[in-house]
Amino acid sequence: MEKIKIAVQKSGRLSEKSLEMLSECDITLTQGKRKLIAISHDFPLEVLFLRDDDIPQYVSDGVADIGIVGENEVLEKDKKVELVKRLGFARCRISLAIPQDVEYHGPQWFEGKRIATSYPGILQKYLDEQSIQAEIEEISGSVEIAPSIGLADSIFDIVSSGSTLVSNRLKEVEVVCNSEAVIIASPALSSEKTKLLNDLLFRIETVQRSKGNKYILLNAPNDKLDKIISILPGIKSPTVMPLHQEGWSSLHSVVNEKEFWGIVDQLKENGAEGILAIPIEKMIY
Ligand code: PRT
Ligand code: ZN
Repeated sequence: MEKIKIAVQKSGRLSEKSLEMLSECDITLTQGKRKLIAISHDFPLEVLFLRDDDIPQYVSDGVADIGIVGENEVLEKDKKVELVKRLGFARCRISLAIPQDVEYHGPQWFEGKRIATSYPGILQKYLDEQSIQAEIEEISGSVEIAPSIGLADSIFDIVSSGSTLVSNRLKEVEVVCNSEAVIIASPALSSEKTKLLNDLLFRIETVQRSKGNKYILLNAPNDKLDKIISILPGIKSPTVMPLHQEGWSSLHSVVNEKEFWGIVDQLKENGAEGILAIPIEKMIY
């Protein structure tokens, strides 16, 4: 049987979450002897551990069928790959930043300036769109120190909390794009591998959906049931079961995390008691 090959970052900010996601999909891995490859015995899948920079290339070449990588690397490398799923972790933005004490009135500030970055492709595209001529200094790491050592006037780099900028006395002045971990796929997948990719995406979506919801149980007096049922959403409608104590029922339902506290307040106001909320592992409609 054919296996789908997935490229995952070997070590870095994406590694742990990528493997955690596979594990939540009930895909367990056996580490290969060389530790560059791992296989799964419960899903036809093989994991290739690579540097994140190389993942778009490997996927476009078909060495890996799919990959988990930051959207920033996909944009930068500009290879022939399809973005098939946003994963919602490793969120960050790629921004232009300048020294804190410099006055700034808009992107034209960068005209004729030197900008240090590890993302020359994304930056050049932005500069072209803004009709700005600037000099790009491509460096592979510690971009944030470039202005203080006189290598550049400004930087274009990944920002998450912003603390790296602050500790280097820089300020973020333009957010050029946002990024998160994504799944990319080779454009020429066989039909068998496309089927495996769809099975994997189905599992991921099932897990993502369940993470946003809670299973809720509560007791309610029967004379308040209609009102309480109207508050509870549920997949179809809530389950209602009689309690041993006469005149009371137990209700079970599913509530979205975003609405959770609002619904709990309304339930309490309407006489619900003994409210329990339980995490859901899998949710399939
Ligand atoms: O070795 P390999 O090449 O595989 O890894 P890497 O060192 O190139 O990448 P890694 O592991 O640092 O990051 C992998 C991906 O995580 C990136 O491509 C982004 O998609 C995403 N990501 C999310 C981040 C950050 N947040 C992040 N904060 N990548 C880097 N940073 C760095 C940033 O470069 C800067 O130095 O963190 C600093 C800024 O963080 P704050 O919180 O101080 O603003
Ligand atoms: Zn990298």
